Amino acid sequence: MALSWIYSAPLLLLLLLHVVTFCQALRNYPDNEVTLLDSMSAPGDLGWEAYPAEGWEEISVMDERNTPMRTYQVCNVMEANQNNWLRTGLIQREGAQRVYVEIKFTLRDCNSLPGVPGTCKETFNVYYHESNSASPPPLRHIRESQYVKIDTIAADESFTQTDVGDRVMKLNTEVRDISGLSKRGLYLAFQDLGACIALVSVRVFYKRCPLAVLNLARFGDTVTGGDSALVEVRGSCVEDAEELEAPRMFCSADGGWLVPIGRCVCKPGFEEVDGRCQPCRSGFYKASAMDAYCVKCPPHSYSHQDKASECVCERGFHRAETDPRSMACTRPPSAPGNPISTVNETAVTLEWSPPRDSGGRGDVTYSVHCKKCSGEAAPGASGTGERCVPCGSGPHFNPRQFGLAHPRVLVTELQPRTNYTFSIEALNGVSDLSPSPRHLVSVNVTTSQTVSVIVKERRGRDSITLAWQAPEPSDGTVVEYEVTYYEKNQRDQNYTVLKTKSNSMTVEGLKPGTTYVFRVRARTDGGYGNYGGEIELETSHEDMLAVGDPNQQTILAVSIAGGVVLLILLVACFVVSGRHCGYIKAKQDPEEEKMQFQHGRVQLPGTRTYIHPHTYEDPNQAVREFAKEIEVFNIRIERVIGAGEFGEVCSGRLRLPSKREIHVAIKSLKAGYTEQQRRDFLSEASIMGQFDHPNIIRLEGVVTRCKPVMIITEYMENGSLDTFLKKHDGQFTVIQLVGMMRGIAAGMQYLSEMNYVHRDLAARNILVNSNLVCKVSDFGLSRVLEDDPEAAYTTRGGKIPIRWTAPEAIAYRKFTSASDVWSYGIVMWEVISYGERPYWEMSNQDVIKAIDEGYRLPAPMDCPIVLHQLMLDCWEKSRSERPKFGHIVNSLDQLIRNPSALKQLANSTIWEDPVTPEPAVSTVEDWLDSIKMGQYKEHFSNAGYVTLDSVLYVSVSELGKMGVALTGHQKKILSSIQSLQAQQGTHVQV
Ligand code: ACK
Repeated sequence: MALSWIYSAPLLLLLLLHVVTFCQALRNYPDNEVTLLDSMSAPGDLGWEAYPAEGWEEISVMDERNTPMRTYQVCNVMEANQNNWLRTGLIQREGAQRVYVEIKFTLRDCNSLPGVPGTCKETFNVYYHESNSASPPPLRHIRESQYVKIDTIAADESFTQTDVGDRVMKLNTEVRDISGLSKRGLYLAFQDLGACIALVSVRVFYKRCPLAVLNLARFGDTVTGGDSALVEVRGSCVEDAEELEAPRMFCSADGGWLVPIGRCVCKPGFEEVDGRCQPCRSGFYKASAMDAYCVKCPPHSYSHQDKASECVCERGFHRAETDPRSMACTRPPSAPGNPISTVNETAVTLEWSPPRDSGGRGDVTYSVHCKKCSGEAAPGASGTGERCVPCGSGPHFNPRQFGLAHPRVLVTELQPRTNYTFSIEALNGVSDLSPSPRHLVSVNVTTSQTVSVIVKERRGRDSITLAWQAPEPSDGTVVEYEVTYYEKNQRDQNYTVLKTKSNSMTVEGLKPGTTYVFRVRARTDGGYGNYGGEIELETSHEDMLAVGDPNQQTILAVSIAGGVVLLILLVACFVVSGRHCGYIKAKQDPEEEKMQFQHGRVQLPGTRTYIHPHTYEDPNQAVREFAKEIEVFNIRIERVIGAGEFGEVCSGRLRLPSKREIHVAIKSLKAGYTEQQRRDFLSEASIMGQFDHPNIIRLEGVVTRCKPVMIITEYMENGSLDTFLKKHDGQFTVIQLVGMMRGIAAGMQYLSEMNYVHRDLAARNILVNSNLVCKVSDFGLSRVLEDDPEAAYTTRGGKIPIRWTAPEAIAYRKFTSASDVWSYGIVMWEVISYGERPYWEMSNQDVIKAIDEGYRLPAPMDCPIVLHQLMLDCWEKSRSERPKFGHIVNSLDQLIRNPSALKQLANSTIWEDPVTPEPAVSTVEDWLDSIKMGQYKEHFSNAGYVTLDSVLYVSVSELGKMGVALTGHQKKILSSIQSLQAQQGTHVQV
C-alpha cells in the first residue's frame, strides 16, 4: 500500500484540485433531478465505511471557495489480490422507484505506472443493496451475493503521469440507473480489485417532472415511474378556471412532460393572462367559460364591478331571457303610426306604419285590441257620450289578433252598423319586462249593412234577369244597388257596372251561349255594402226560361265550394312553404354529401355546423361575422417566415387594447390582387374563425380596412410538421409521436363533427408549437386547386394531392370525412417515418394503380404494429369501413395510457434481413456482420467498443461521433442494440 501511495497520492491530489474547480461549476443540476446524495456538497465527513483499512481512503480537499470537499481514493496497484470495499451510508429513496448514480472519477493508466505488475486494473465495480435499516452489518462481513452489481466501470479517459504534469484534466463521468426500488433506502458499494482510482464525486438522484402549468392546468411535481411506463397525471385547474376537458399529461421516465390532453378555461368573469385567470375589469364582462376574453359591455349596459359575467342594463332598458349576453340592452318600441281603416260592410282592414323606434330590436310584433261602442254614455264615464265594452270572441282577425308580424289585419264578422274602436300596440321581446305604460294608437270604425244575395235569375238568348234580397231595414235605407258583370275569363279587359233602385234588373245586349259573372251590392246612407258573392250564368242558345234552375244552383254551389277548397289548398301550401323560408340549406358541391351549410345559423340543438362562406351572397359579410377586425397599429411585423399562396407569411406581435401581447403569424395579400383573389384569401379567415379547438389553428383576426389585407393567427413556433419531423429525424420517443398523432386526430374529429371536410390533410398542413402540440391548418378555399405543390391534375380535371387522397375522391371527387380519414392514415405514416415522402419516388399514376390493386404503404422503420394496423384501417377501400376520427382518438388515448402495446414493432419491410442478431453472436464483429453492418467494425473498435456488453449503451450521438453518419444505418444499429438489450434482460425504453 505504502509503495502505491508514494507513487500516486500527490498525482491524484494535484489532479483533484483542478477537477474540483471544474466540478463546482457543475453543481447546478437540472430542475427535473432531485438529489438524494451528493458527496461534493456534504458538509462534514461522508462517514462512508471502507474495508480493509489500507484500501479506500477519504481525502479532504478545499475547493476554490475554500469549502472542504470529500473524495475517496485507492491506488494499491503494486499488490495482487486486492478486494477493497467502500460503502455509503443509507441513501433514503424518498419514494422514487428508479434512481440514478452519477460517478465522477479519475483513473490512472496502468502503463503509465512504471514497474506495476500485471495485476494492475483499470476498472472498478459498483453494487447496491436495498435495506430498511440504517445500521448495516459491518463491511468486513460483506458478502457479494447480498449486493446487486450495477456495473463494472471503466474510464473513458485514463490519465498518465505526463498528463498530470501538463495539467490536463481527465474526469470521467458515468451514470447508471437502478430501478424497481421498494425498500426505505439503499447502500452503494464500490469494489476496487487493484486499480488507481479517485472518486471525485458520487451523486444519487431521481428524476421527477417538475411542477408545470399548461392550458390553465397545474401539474404537480411528479416522481417518474419505476420502469419506462409513463405516469399519467391529472392536472388541476388554476384558480378561477374550470375544466373544459379533464386536463392530463404524462410524466416520462426522463422527467419530461408529454402529450398534454384536455384543458381548463377561465370561468365566466375571468380571462386568461399569462397562464392565469384574471377578473374582467369594470365595464367589461365574459359570459361563458368558452369565450376567450373579457369584452366591453354592450350598448345600454354596464358593469361596475370586476369579474362580471354579464352587464346590467341601464334604466329603461332590458334584456330578454333568450337574448345573448353580448346583445345591447333594448327597450319597448314606440307606438305604431298612421293607422288607416278600410271598412267593407261588416269587415274592416286595418293598416298602420311600424313604430318610429323599434327599441333596438328586430322582433317587433303587433296586437290589436277591439272595443265595441254604443252611443250612450258609459255608467260613471263622463263626457265621452259613448259606452265601450271589449268585443269578446265575436270578431275574427286574419291572420290573427295578437303577435302580428306585419302591420296589417283584416277583421271580419263584425256586427253591422256598429262603432268599434281598435287600439293597435307595437310590442317587442322586452315589452313584458317594462313597467312603463304601453304606447297605443287607436282607430274608430263604423260597419255598414250586410250583403245582397242573388236569389233568382232568368236567362234569355242575349239577356239575363237577376233578382236579389233587400238588406234588413236595420241596415239602413238603400239608396241604390250596383250590379257588376263581365264575360267569364275576360275580366281584365272589360267589366260593366249598372245601377238600379229596384231589387231586380234585366241585363241586355249579351252574347248568346256565353257565360257571364255577376255581383250585386247595395249602397245605403252608411256607404257601400259587401258583394254577396259571384254567380256565373250562361245565356241560352235559343230563347228559353231557366228561372231558379236547381241544377244551375247546384253547379254554382259546387264551383264555389271547389274554388274555396282550391283556395284553402293554395293558402295551406303557401303557409307550409313559408315555413321553409326560415333558412336556406344548400350544398357547396353536389358531390359532397356531408357539406351542408346553413345560413343564418339555424342549427339543430346541440350541434354546430360549419357555414361555408359561399353561402353568403356577400362574402365580406362572412368575414365580418366570423373574423374580428384588427387595427393595423396593434400589429408589429418582425420577420418573414415563408411564402403563402397569396403573399408573404411573417411572424410578429399583436397587442390588443387591455390584452397581453401575443406572438402571431401574419399572412398578407400581395398588391395587385383581383377582387376574386381577395375573397378567396379572406375565405380562409371566415372558415378558420368558426373553429375553436386546441388542435385547430386559432384565428386572431383580420385587417381588411387598410392595405395590405392580412390574416392574423396564433404563432406556431415549430412551423409545419413535415419540415419539423425531417429536422428532428429519430429524436422523439414513440409516445411523443403518438401524442402528435392524437392531437391531429382530435382536431379532425372536431372538424368532422362540424361537417367540415378538409380535403388536404397532410403533414405539410399541420403546424407544431413549442409544446409539440399539432394543429390542423390551411383552410383556404382555393388551396387544393392552387396552393398545394403536391396537387396534381386528375383525369376529371380537378387538382388533387394524389398521395394523400382516398381513391374515391381521386376517381369521382367524393370528398367526405371518410376521405379525410384516409389522408389521416398517410399523415400517421409521415409522422412515424419522420417526414418521409409517401410512396417515395413512385409516380402519381403508379400510386393510383398500386392502391387500386390493393397495395398499401408498409410500416415505416420502428413502427409499432398497432399503429400500422390503424393506418391500414384508415386505408380501407370501402370508405364506410374506415374508422371515424372519434374512434382513432380513443385508440391513440389507450396506447398512451398503456404504452406496452407499442413495444411490438412491425417487421420492417425496408430491410430484407431481420435486425435481430443470431443468438450465437458473442463478439462485436459477429454482431455487426449478422446485421450486415460489418463495414463499421473498425469504427466500433477504434471507439473502444470491444465487447458486446459495451455496445449496449451506445447512443445515437455516439454513433455519429464514431463516424456512422447515415441515419438509416444508425437506426438499424440502434434497433439491433434494443434487441440485444432485450436478450440480456436490460430494460428497453420505449
Ligand atoms: O414550415 P414553415 O416554417 O411553417 O413554413 C411555412 C410558411 O409559414 C408558409 O406557410 C409557416 N407558417 C404558416 N402559418 C404559421 C403559423 N401560424 N405559425 C408559424 N409558422 C407558420 C409555415
